[in-house]
Amino acid sequence: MIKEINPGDTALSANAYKDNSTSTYNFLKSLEIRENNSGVSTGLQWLKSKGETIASHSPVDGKLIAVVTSADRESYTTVINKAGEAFKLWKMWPSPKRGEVVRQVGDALRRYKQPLGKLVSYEMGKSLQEGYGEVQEMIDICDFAVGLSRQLHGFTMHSERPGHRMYEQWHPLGIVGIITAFNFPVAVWSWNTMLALVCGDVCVWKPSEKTPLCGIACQNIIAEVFQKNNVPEGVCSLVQGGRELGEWMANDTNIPLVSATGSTKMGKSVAAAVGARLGRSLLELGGNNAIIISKDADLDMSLIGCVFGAVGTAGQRCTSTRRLIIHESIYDIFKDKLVKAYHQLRIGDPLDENNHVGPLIDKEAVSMYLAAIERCKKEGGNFIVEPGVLKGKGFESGCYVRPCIAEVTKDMDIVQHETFAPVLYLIKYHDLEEAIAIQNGVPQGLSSAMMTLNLREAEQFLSSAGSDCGIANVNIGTSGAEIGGAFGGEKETGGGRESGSDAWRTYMRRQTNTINYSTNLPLAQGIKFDL
Ligand code: UN1
Repeated sequence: MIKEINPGDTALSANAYKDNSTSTYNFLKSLEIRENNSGVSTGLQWLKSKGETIASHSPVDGKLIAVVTSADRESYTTVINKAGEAFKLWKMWPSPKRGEVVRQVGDALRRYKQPLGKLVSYEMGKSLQEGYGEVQEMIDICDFAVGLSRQLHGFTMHSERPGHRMYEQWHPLGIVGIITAFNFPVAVWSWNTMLALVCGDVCVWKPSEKTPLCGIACQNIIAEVFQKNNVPEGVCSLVQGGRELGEWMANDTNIPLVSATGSTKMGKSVAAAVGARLGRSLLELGGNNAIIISKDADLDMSLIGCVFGAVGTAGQRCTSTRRLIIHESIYDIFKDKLVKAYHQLRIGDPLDENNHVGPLIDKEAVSMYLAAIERCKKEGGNFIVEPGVLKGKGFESGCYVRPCIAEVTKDMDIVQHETFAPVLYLIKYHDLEEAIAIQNGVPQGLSSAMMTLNLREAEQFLSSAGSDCGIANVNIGTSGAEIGGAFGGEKETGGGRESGSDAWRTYMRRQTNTINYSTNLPLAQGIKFDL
């Protein structure tokens, strides 16, 4: 499938770059291993670095697909300096003009949807449909950001003083540090970057060490557009690396906003470091998402949402469905439907569109899947769809696992934890208050859903006595949010909001302005101060 990629599709290549060794296109064309990919770019050039190398292995077939050099302190400093310089110029571009560049990025992504989607699927392991879907999210956020570039509105207020006008405006913030996870190796970067760009910020992106080629591909795509539009060097930079690089970014006072997606553990350390310097962080961390299945649910329709939510991206979305809270009166019927559906799932090469479920990201993820299953069994969980690691032809990478289902009780400890794998827990409930309490009774607060045709129940679930999550859906699963809404969650999910609605405000600084056009200088609060 890789060979089908049209050699004319050079946006994934380094053709816009001085150093052709970074060619993702060559990688895609021939699967040739390139040992000398630079992982550090300012948008116009790839920088030399003495940083450690990152090996990218595809979980699909276990092959080594590239070796990328991570940022060392020197190249990181160059990137940050260039970004600072670029900000001085970029913030002066009118926002609709910045939006025009983002519009062209959206067009480029439309052109490269197929190869980029395939690369996502091959490097990360999600199904091809989901790989394309991820690129579609990027296109959607570009469209959203283009409109936004003419709508960065502030309020005006009535002053208490005569002859005075008061209003607020939003200014660009500066360098936005973007730390993303392997599971959405391109979309989450674009949610942040496209908004930040129209807001007049410049971006420095650290993709996951597990998906470095996706980072290189995106950097190449935007570089082509940027060059055509004379966008200053440093407006979008790429720095690859691991934990240490993340720490440099979190501690860097040149970066007023750090947007980080990943585990709650990672988010806590980013928040502590950024908070200690009174910077701003936008966190999108773990979820432990549940769907409540009411006795009044359309069970056949609910099934699709539940199964896709649990096994989509092999259970590696932060929005993946981890728990089903099912009414006791329909518990057995729905359980049977689920078991039947799980037995129809085809697991295998995600680039083969006949398969529903691809591999986990790596063997470490497989170990975590196995550990959660062991713990679940020890605590008394009853597996009604058996787990397992697949072996034999087509599964040589060792990363393919069986999506499984366990019956558990609400007080089991394992149910409190997010395992980034397709393990689904079933819990029985008696009344809606109890179901909502179970749904809310975990440390995380990202996504939630209720399946019901009963208006009273639906509204109760959505009321302030209902779900405590950032996302609450009715008759839709927990995953697959559209970009137009603000995306993020409460509690250990970190409280940040990305992508749609007014999430853009996080990427700007607010300024309140009062202008006196009278002939006096009256003080507020009626204070008298005569000279
Ligand atoms: C994530 O898993 O970090 O709602 C993001 C969804 C996708 C995004 C998930 N639109 O499932």
